[in-house]
Amino acid sequence: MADKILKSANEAAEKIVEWAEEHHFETCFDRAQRLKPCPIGESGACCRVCHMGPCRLVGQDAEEKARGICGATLPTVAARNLVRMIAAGTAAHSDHARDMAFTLLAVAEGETKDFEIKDVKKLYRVAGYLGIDIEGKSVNTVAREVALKFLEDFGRQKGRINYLKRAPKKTQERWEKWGVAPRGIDREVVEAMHRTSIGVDHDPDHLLTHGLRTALADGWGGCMISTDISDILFGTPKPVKAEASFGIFKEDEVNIVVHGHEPSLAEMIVDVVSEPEMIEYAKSKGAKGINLGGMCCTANEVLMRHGIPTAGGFTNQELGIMTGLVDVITVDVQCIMPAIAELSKKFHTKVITTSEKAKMPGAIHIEYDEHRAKEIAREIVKLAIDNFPNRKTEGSHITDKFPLICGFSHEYIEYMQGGRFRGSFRPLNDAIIAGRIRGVVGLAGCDNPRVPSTGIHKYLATELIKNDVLVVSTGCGSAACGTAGYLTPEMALEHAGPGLREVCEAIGIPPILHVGACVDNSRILTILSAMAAEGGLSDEIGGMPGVGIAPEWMSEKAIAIGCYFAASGVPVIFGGESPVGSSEEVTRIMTEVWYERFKGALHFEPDPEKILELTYKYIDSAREALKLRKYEPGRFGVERKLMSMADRRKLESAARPHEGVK
Ligand code: NFS
Repeated sequence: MADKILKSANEAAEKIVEWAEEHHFETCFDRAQRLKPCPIGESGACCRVCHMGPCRLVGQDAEEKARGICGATLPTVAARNLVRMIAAGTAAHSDHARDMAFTLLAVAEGETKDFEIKDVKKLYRVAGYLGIDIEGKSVNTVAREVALKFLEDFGRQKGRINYLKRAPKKTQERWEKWGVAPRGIDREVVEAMHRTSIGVDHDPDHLLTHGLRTALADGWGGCMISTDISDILFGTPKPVKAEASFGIFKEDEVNIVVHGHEPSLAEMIVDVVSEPEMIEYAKSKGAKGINLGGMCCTANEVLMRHGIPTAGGFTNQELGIMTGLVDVITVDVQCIMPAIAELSKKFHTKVITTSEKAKMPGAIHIEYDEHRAKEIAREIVKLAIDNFPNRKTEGSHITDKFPLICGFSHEYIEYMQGGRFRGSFRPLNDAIIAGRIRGVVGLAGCDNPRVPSTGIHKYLATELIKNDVLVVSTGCGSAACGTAGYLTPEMALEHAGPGLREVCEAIGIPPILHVGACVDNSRILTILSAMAAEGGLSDEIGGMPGVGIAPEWMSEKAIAIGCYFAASGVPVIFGGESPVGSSEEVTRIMTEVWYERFKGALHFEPDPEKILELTYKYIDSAREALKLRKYEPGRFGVERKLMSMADRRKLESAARPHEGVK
């Protein structure tokens, strides 16, 4: 995997990159090679919050001696830079959540007929979390109250955001003790920008503490709200089969790609492409049908709920166009490379921007409005069909694709461990306690053209499952695994360690569980909370044998996510160079101080092998602290037999040395 000649570790992607080179098309991989990062900015030592600078805090003993014109020290500057990244990431997820809340409100008030509440059970569950009484109320009344309650979270000035109370009590107590419990989402983002502007907050620890408060507003606010409203409106995911990679495009059908992050319009397009009139219209233009595919996190949303195939993650967007088979690509917000508009002109592809917040020179703008969602979706699909006859023959026409299984929501994971009435997290906790599963890793975040893209994800995923670590993946981490063919139950048979394999076979799950888009990292927070409530492991999120890894991260959103996991009690390891690597003090706060306060941490480690070492260290020391059986590779699975749930319970309750120990 360390083959530096490769630009992408994904074979199909690499083939298109080679084709692009032969045909002189530029990609993000070329630009990544040409544009070397500035080492001062890369490590957080450049301050540009005012126009006396930019001040570059470098030189010998910069940590102690370097000063900006105002006198700001290196730790102040590095901490400010990180807090601004957290604020931007939180703003992105949370603005998405706000739009979801407005859509829910519009549906509840009957302002749009195009959406309906698909998962009433989830609506009631969410109403319960929010303390809304559902007795004697219509579904729409409950939905309206839920939407309004969520909207309060954005503008609240005092108090706490609603969902903090979904965390284990002990985790909440830590937040209160250390002053990181968020009040309102918008308030924390605004305050982060205020505190980091020239001449305000200069204490690195104080700054970073507010950074964590902002990040928690993202995780337990923006992200969790997005996930829950999407489930209410479009259905809570359950396992579904699908396919991944460039081979999902069809030469004889109209190909439409939904790319970006917000699921509402994509959901409408899913409906519209199967309308008989649309299919007839496509046939009238010479196509055999209409084929829908996804890219980045919109892909994950429609993949999880409908099995719509994915062409992959962030670094695949230009390559998708270069197949020559994409008739329309719609984009809304986040992680959209502006390069695709220019590139599309060299093919027949039409790029359509759909968000009122985001336009792109060279793209067609068809603005989404939830009140006319279906009408807009039809306009887009029609435009794609009209563009089909313009398809040229050139293009790389890659045909590889892999099967996958996704759709592992919190609710489904609970259900699969005991059924509709006895769903629980007991079997998972027991498997960890017994040492069949060594620990759990959330493998998340972007794919990145600065490394052979998707390569570190693939390497870590295979190593982790080989060592009996259950992997839950989100975002482009999931896309990296999916386009490599890793999201199948067979992966357990071929690569998982014997203990993990036994568990996967007994429950019938893959060893890498795709739990959703990046906002669905919130599902990992609630899964961890449920594991804490189930008992036998830690009674808070901190101290669980679990680690978060974002090996190829690039987005500010990833930093916000990493920080909300750290503040919730999860040690997190990011790949690549540290954006605050210039300051020892800031690095110490993020690793040692945060660990002391929250049992979480944020590390940056470019070496994939060291990422693994650190992961096992955290997992094994958490096991030791919980007095669980020491993990022994190969201990289980010698005699392989499929066990019933009852068999397994018996076996594992006999092997519970921790009993009574918290
Ligand atoms: Ni997450 Fe989704 Fe991908 Fe990174 Fe971008 S698509 S929100 S930020 S690049 S994982």
